[in-house]
Amino acid sequence: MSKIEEVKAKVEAGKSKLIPGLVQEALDAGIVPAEILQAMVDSMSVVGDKFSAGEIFVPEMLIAAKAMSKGVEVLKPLMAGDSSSSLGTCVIGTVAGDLHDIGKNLVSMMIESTGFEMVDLGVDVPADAFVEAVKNNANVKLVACSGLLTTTMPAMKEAVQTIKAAFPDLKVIVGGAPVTPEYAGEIGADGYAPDAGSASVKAKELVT
Ligand code: B1M
Repeated sequence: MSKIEEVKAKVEAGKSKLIPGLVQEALDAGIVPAEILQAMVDSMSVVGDKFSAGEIFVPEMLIAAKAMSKGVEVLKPLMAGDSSSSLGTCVIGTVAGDLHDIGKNLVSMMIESTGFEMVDLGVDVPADAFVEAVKNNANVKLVACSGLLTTTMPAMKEAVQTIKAAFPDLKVIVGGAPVTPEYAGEIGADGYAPDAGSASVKAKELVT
């Protein structure tokens, strides 16, 4: 089994303790961080498919997520870009009722790498908490809302509309698997991105 296949298999199996070492071994073998990250993202898709098929349950999804997060910790310093230029502060969070944070963390990492200071509110963030964070932090130029559940799409709408009502000129970007560009436009967001890489490009575009 190649190193990359090993990383994939162990993320799927939720082997958190083994992942940092395996990711390091993959790096030492010359595999680039983006490829290792993609392998782990692919593992999470497999995990999601197995969950949909009733082959695994919430605890297995949770331990796989934990394993992936351990791998991301190793990659993070290597993926951070040149953030010497400052584009302002970006407040980020996963919307109310939603506990998924891996995608949000990747988006945060990539937006940070383009030159934003990040204020991460975590998961299950009520609309008002985004507004409070904008008030309580200096130089906020962007709010980023993530959501992974179709059931929390109304919470995303509420977040965007509450932020926009309080700060009409502040830019808001949204994303997450159930979000479409059409939905983003419909709820009044200024930007949408399908993945972490394009979120960082869009984030910069929105404030410059
Ligand atoms: Co959940 N879960 N989950 N889950 N989970 C999904 C999302 C699901 C698709 C699985 C499935 O059924 N196949 C499904 C949602 C179905 C739907 O609504 N359409 C689902 C469900 C149903 C649930 C529960 C309801 C299960 C239950 O309890 N019966 C429950 C809900 C809990 C809650 O939130 N209230 C639940 C719970 C969990 C865990 C807690 C166990 C765990 C999350 C742990 C954690 O995040 N710390 C979990 C996991 C791990 C998953 C899957 C397997 C993996 C998610 C993930 O991390 N993917 C997921 C299946 C799947 O995604 N195929 C699933 C990897 C990550 C890198 O991708 O998050 O999509 P993603 O992020 C991408 C893009 O979406 C985008 O960029 C990211 C990186 O490229 N993106 C943005 C994300 N945010 C963005 C913001 C942007 C721009 C782009 O701008 C601001």
